[in-house]
Parts: sequence; C-alpha cells; structure tokens
Amino acid sequence: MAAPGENLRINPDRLWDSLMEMAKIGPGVAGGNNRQTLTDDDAKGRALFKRWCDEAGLTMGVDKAGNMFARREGTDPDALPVYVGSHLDTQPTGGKFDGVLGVLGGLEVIRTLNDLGIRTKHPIVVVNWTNEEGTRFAPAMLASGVFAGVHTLDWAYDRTDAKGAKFGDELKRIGWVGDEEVGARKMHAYFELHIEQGPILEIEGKDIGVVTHGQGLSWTQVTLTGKEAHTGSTPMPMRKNAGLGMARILELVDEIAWSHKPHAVGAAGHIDVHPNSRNVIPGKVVFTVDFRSPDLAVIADMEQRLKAGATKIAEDLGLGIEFLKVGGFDPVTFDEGCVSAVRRAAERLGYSHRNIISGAGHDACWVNRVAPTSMIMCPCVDGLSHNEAEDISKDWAKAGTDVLFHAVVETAEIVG
Ligand code: HGY
Ligand code: MN
Ligand code: MN
Repeated sequence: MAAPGENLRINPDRLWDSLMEMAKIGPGVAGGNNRQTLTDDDAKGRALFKRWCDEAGLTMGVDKAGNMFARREGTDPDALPVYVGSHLDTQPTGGKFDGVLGVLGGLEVIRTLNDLGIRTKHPIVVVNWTNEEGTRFAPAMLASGVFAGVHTLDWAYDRTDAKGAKFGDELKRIGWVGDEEVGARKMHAYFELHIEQGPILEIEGKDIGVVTHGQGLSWTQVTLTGKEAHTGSTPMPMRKNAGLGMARILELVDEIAWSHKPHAVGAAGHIDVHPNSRNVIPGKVVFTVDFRSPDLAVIADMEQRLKAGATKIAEDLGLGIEFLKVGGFDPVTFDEGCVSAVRRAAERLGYSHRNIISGAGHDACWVNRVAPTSMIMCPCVDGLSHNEAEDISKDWAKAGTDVLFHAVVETAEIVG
C-alpha cells in the first residue's frame, strides 16, 4: 500500500482548539472535566461532536447503545471502512484528554484529508463509544463490549448507577438511542489514539507509544455485612465492624499486588460505607477491587488470594462477605499488521517511539476481538490521569495525531 508522504501532517492548532472547546462542556472544579456518561453534559458533548462531523461532511450513524459513527466515503463503497476513535465520557475528576484526544484526533484526520483533497479507497469512520469509563455504570467499556459481543444490549440497558437509574433509560432520556443494531458494522481495521495515562513515555523522552498489548483487568465487588452500633457505648469485643474488615482487605489487596511486582497493580477506587455516620459502626461496606496484570495467570492468582484472604478476615471479625465479578477482560495482543502500520508511521515522521503495554483499559481492547486493531499513545505530564490536572503538550497531541493520520490513511489506501 502506498504510504502517505512524510510531509503530510495534521493541523495541530485546529486540533488543540477543538480539544479546548470540548473541555468547556462538563467542566470539573479544578480545570479538568466531569462529563460523565449519559448526563446532560455528555449529551452536549455529543451534540458538539455531531456538529463538527456535519461541518466536515460526514454521515452520522448511531446504534442502540448510543455509539456514534461518523463516516467519510471512500472511492469503493463496498470496501470495509477503517474506524478510528475513542470516548468522550470522562471520570468525575477527569482530565481534558483521556478519550477525547482519540475522538477529536480522528476528526482531525478527516479534516486534514478534506483540506488536502485526498481520497481513500476504504471509507473512514470516526467513533465515539458510549460509557468507556464505567464510572457511573459498571463495567468500563460497556458499549464497545456490546459491539464486540461480550455483553448483550439488554444486560447493558439494565446496568444501574448509584441512584438506581438504568443505562437504557438514561440513554433514552438524553435522546441518543440509535436505530442500528449494535455490532452490525464490520471493520477493515480500528485505530485508537490515547494518552498513556502512565509515566513511561515522558520519563524516556519518547513521542509515541506503539501499543502492542493491553494488560488484563479484574473488578470484584466485595460486600461486607456487620452490625450498625454506637461507636461510643459498644464494647470492642461486641463489635461487628465492616469498616475494619474493609481496611484489612485493602491492605491484603496491596500486598497481593506487590507480590507480583513489577507489573501487577491493585486498589479499590469505589467504596460505599453504610450508614457513613460519624458515630455509627459501619454495618455494611461495598467496594470494588481493581486488579490488573499483563499475565492472565497472575490475575487469576490475585483473584483467588483475594477471595481466600478476605473470607478469612470476615470470619475473624464475624462479618458476612459476598463477592461479585462486575468487570474484567483478559490481556490483549493487538494486530501485528496494525501495530506495524503505527510503527512505520512513527519512523516515517521521525518521531521517537517504543513498544508499550497499555496499563489502562480501552474500547480498543474489546474491538480487537472483532477487527484488526491497534493503539497509539502519546505521553502525559507526570503520567497523571483520572485527575483534573491531567495534561499533555500540543506537540505530543500533534505527534500522536500525525501518526494516527498516517496509520489510518495508509490502511485506508490513498487513491488520489
Ligand atoms: O479503567 C480503565 O482502565 C479505563 O480508564 N476505563
Ligand atoms: Mn480512556
Ligand atoms: Mn479513563
């Protein structure tokens, strides 16, 4: 396939302006974003993205999970499209770039093709996946999981948030239930640009991460049941303190993860304490243990040791305990052909690069099940993400999107 000339580059100022414009929707309280999935702010972000796609001459399709697909025609309408995208939803204390860089970087690829009047054989489709973060509705990557056949649409529709609102009802409320069957679209290839969300590229001074693999993820929700009682008048031997049980289990989670250093990680980000009153011993605690590793056997070992150790802790403290698997996917090996296209693009453009394993989960991890897929990463400041201070440089955004442009356009086959 003819590769794009190394002089072909995207417009970094236009990309940056779009990133900053999108960041105004669902602002956080510390300079980042709180544009959680299926909220009114998510709807506003979707509307802005759709307006930009309309202005770029794209045809928008939406499926029944709210996934958005903006299509630029190719010269061969029967050729399977090359897809490029990520997600616009954010964490409650999210940054301006997690996910958004991948969606608007994909749009910038289209805008640059339009500027240059370049046609490709394969159509190109820019994607916004619904609910990548899984923070309001677990699990993460929910809608791309339905697309890849991992979850049913009905199961996704039944996911509830902390207030009991259902995913399907909220999607309907914001007016983004599309008419396409989820997963009906077939892809020639899928590319996702994403910030690293870790420190490696910045520390090593590399412009580009050529993502060869994604580590696996396991989310286990643990429910501990003790007995509410007065924190002052209840003698220590009589207590059934679910909060104490959680504290000991979280120590165990940390110990298990460290036992598999340097790659495994473990923590709990979601914790609900009931009744969460200053002078009531917690009678119930619900929390989600997030284990990750590039090695499936390590994930299985961590899950098994959590169950055994937490059960023992609960017994010692006279607590009830329940485990529920609420999310997870196996480690991912991305498509060698797509990975090579990314590596060739970085080399052609003169960007420093290194192979990297994605520490975070991404929609690409599910799409990889149904289409040749790979990812491109750019550095982020101090490796920080899922924090409103998340930051990247315009140069990093440019380098990542230049590489995205070349990988996508080479795969879509320039016609002229
Ligand atoms: O959890 C993840 O890795 C992703 O940010 N949803
Ligand atoms: Mn993301
Ligand atoms: Mn994220």
